[in-house]
Amino acid sequence: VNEILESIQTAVLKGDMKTTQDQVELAIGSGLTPADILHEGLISAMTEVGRLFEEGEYYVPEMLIAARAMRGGLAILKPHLAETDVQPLGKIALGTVKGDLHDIGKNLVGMMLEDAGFEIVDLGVDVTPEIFIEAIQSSEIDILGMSTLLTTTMPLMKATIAALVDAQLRDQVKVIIGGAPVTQSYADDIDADGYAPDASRAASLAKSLLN
Ligand code: B12
Repeated sequence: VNEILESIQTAVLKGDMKTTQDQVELAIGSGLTPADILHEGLISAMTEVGRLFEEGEYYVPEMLIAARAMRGGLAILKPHLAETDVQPLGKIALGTVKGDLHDIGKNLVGMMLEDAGFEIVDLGVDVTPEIFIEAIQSSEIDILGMSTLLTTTMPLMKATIAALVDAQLRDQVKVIIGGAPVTQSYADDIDADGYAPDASRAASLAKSLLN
């Protein structure tokens, strides 16, 4: 692995936001692609954080400061992730489901969708089915995107889709889902319209659903 990418990973693992941001700047200047900086620097560091947490070497506070450093790096990278300018393609409401506070992945998906030309309504984290429904009722949402990182909160995706059916809104929106424990087969099971494993594929998924 490239040295700068390695130092980005180390800085995120230490939760050192300043160094993370400096190294991301350096990486951009060195001509590394934003996609490589994102995947091989920032995201792979978070994967390692997850592994360390699983092994009991990291606790929640370490995870939290690593996440903060990752977000700091992401903020520097964001303008560089932008693709070419395109027409507004549609409006997407995004939220992390009830009971779940993880939002790095959701925010990244939001950025990519925005860069791909969608308007994003960010509903935040811990979003109840009722809040998703209100969002659809109060503005013209084309796609509803749900994120979750916890296996325990995955059923909330199913519950939200059921609530949409009850509110007779299911036909008005496409529903896409994602997050580490989510799979295509889970999406099929709960009758979501689509699943994507990462932010760039979330963008192509959203485009294909509106065509
Ligand atoms: C950072 C982190 C935290 C931070 C979150 C900070 C924040 N603001 O988000 C903090 C410290 C708060 C945290 C807390 C907890 N966490 Co945590 N956390 C993580 C960690 C290390 C990284 C997650 C991350 O940001 N990944 C990077 C992003 C970019 O990836 P991503 O989220 O998967 O998103 C990508 C795709 O999934 C997809 N995607 C995501 N959303 C969507 C949505 C749509 C619509 C689409 C199409 C695609 C899509 O695109 C994204 C970009 O490519 C993971 C381990 C891991 N490697 O996943 C554990 C992990 C998710 N956490 C875990 C746990 C257990 C917890 C806690 C319960 C710990 C505790 N005992 O308190 C709490 C739960 C709090 C709560 N109620 O939510 C477990 C979950 C286990 C499980 N199977 O359920 C994990 C897997 C760690 C582990 N290995 O055990 N955590």
